[in-house]
Amino acid sequence: MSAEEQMDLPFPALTPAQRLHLDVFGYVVIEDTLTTQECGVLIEALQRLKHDLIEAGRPSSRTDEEETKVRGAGLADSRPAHHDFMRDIEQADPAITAYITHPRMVGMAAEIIGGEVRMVESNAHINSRAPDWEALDADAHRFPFHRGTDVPFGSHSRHGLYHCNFVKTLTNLTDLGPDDGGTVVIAGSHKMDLPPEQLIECAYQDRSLIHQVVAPAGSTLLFVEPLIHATGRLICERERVIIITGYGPAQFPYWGDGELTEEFKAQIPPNQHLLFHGRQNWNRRTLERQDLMTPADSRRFELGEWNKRD
Ligand SMILES: O=C(O)CCC(=O)C(=O)O
Repeated sequence: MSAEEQMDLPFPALTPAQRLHLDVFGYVVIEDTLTTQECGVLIEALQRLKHDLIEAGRPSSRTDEEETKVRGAGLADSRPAHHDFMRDIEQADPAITAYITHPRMVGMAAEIIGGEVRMVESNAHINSRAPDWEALDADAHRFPFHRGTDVPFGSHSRHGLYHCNFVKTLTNLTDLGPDDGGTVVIAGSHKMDLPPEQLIECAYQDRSLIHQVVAPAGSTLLFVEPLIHATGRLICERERVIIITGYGPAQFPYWGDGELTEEFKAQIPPNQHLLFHGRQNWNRRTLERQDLMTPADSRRFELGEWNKRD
């Protein structure tokens, strides 16, 4: 690949302490990846998309009738609910595409994957508390815990550091206090090659194993998908808005249900070709951190215009 086809990405993208946190717990929360103004732009885009999906009759993201979707996006659940999970949002709004292509997000994912990356899925959630939340016992609450890949397949170690082939950047666009339903994770479960049911049962017995994201708007939860995780319990009056990109090695497929339009494809600059199309090749072209203590490339990157990036 020639130099002009590569995105300008920070490397390493994480500070040594952030890298260690991710290794130990399977996740790290990075504050201030987006400014308040950038969060506002993304909230507006996602609320507009949600509105348009409702107007369009709540199309499923999995429908074969592509024309019923809204700018390529659909909903995970077509039934009206207090939790809207929007899928395949990559071409639904330029601001959303700017999030997916944000050099800090791509760089953080690339560092954990250990080489060239592509986008494998893109999602957003807008949720509010359940209508019957008051009647439900907090201690009896069961989170919808899951993991996106298993430990031995998803993980490798190099230079003493943990790497994973399925990584997400999940950014909260609204503030998350303890009652705002921030993502919950079973800390350290990314290294436990045991049946998830057992890990989940143990976490309910010792709740200190369940960590919840509490962070100001514009913070990114960077996590690896062998980590068991779930939507948290939202019990306040505020709405939660989050945006997520899933990244994998460049030779993985895209596994959403979206189909890029010719118009969108024509706008993808050469240095983002890999991010959207991947590369069918055996060589994953590694770029792995050699030393935990290497300082981060701390340049600030803007949400900016997605197809005008260096
Ligand atoms: O809603 C959340 O906070 C969790 C999202 C999630 O489970 C996922 O992206 O796999």
